[in-house]
Amino acid sequence: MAVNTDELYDVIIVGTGFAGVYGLHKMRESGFRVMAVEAGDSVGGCWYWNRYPGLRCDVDSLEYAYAFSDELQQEWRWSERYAPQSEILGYIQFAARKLDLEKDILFNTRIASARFDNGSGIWTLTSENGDTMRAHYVVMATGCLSIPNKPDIPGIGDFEGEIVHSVQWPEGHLDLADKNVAVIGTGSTGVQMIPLLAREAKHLTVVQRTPAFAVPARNQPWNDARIEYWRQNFRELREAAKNTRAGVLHEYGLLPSAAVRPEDRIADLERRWIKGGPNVLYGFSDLLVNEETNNLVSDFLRGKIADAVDNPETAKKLMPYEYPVGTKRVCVGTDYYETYNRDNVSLIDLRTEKLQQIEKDGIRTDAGFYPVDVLVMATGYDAITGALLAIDITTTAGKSLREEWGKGPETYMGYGIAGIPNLFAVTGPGSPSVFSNMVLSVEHDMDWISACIAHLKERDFATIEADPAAQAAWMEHVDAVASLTLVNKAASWYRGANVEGKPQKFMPYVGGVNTYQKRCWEIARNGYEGFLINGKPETSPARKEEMAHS
Ligand code: NA7
Repeated sequence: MAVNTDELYDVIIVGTGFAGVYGLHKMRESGFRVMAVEAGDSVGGCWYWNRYPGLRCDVDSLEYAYAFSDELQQEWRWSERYAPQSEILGYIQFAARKLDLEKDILFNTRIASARFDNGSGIWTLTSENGDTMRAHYVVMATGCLSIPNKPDIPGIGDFEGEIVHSVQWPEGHLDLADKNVAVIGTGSTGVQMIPLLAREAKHLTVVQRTPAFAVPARNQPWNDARIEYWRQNFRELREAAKNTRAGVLHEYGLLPSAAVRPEDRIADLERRWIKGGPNVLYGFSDLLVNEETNNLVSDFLRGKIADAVDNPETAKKLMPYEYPVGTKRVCVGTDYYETYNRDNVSLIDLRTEKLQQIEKDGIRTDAGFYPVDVLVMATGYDAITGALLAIDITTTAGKSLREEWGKGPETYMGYGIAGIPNLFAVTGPGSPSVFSNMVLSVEHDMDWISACIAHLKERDFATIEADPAAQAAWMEHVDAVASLTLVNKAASWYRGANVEGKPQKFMPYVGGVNTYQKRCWEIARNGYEGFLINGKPETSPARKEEMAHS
């Protein structure tokens, strides 16, 4: 079978990153007529679009991998603890080839709008080129981090050098030798690329609005014994990960800091710091709910900045004070702070130095002028909702989803949106989303969504949509859980605070991957409680067309 846009599909999946690739396989295995549509010319999602220097995942590669297939598990070998982008992209492409998925993917096609016809119960998706495709169900595997955030910085239009957004890094080598380069942004992207750009550029100027907490990756090649252990035990290990709050097998400390002797607290933080990666965040059970614990860990990390940076003034500028650690994404990097010891690196700290404007050949602040030939925007994404809202989706009442979510997104369990039948979001707002190991979560979500569609098809139901009351109650719960923690104390992209004009609302569910997934299956066992399910009128055009196919 190949994609045939004249056909009425059971399911169309939008996007072929980790989620879409697995979803296509899963739904095909479930016996559905399914196709996927992809804007790029390859599978890979964010790992296809992003290719800036230094890009790696900040979850161990052995965990940031599919667990549904023995074959994939046995045949793929991850080289390092934190896999580079090219390897992750290669892995997703390998999975798609192995599962023979590409024939059911329409590449180079970006969906612009989605309309549900109440009468026929059929979705029509229309691409930017005007191509259409139809299905009973739509699964939005559009990703949480794919729409670039391009802030309108004063004077940026006057800049005559090259502007590169991290998401649109040119293919091939970008020659930076003999160039004055500036990077705006010090989130994960900035932290990963700054050390590499500094080694290449004549001079690197970093523009920092809010400092990040960065921890050392201590990346290293995997040894054979470790690989073999995962190959032998991956199912049990994945089950164990599902029972954690982050969906990752961190070494979770079970005690709040107050229950640990003061001398043991620091010793444990030191041990975790040496282990590398985000381990240092998981020592105490109350990091995100108790300010004292948070201050303890924040102070520890600020001390590490002071140790790494030679110039105390620069070190001070790099220290975050304005938010509790963990409430903005903690960055995992290599030699990030040490890079500021180089003679060819300058830091513009926008807390102490005011940006006046970007000029044709540089950046002017109230403290001086910094010449720039290449301006790198590491300014992040319109996260979690950006890709979904980039598609013009309308509710059955004729309202656009953009309008509906004008005060922030509302979903039931992250999957369902009231007033929008037969459309499922994957790792949507109101689910653990980016507070989880995304590969584990997308596998889970696709399993749940295909079980739900199978349930509807077996019972001949026509539509499913979130009950507005259940949706409101779930979102209230999502907010309530967030309010028990410190997460609202940061102007983070988790809250939409990085994008001008975006409603500010904490979007991920922070009650834990384990709690969330248990609740999802309980809902399924209870006949999809909280969803409104309608029968299929025998005479509806969709029913007639379907019967003609069967
Ligand atoms: P992030 O984490 O959103 O970081 C973007 C950075 O850009 C951050 O330091 C922002 O400062 C800064 N920024 C954004 N807009 C501006 C303007 N207008 N002026 C100056 N600085 C600005 O995106 P990343 O790409 O680094 O990482 C996103 C996720 O991808 C990451 O967490 C991983 O999960 C993978 P701010 O902190 O908002 O003050």
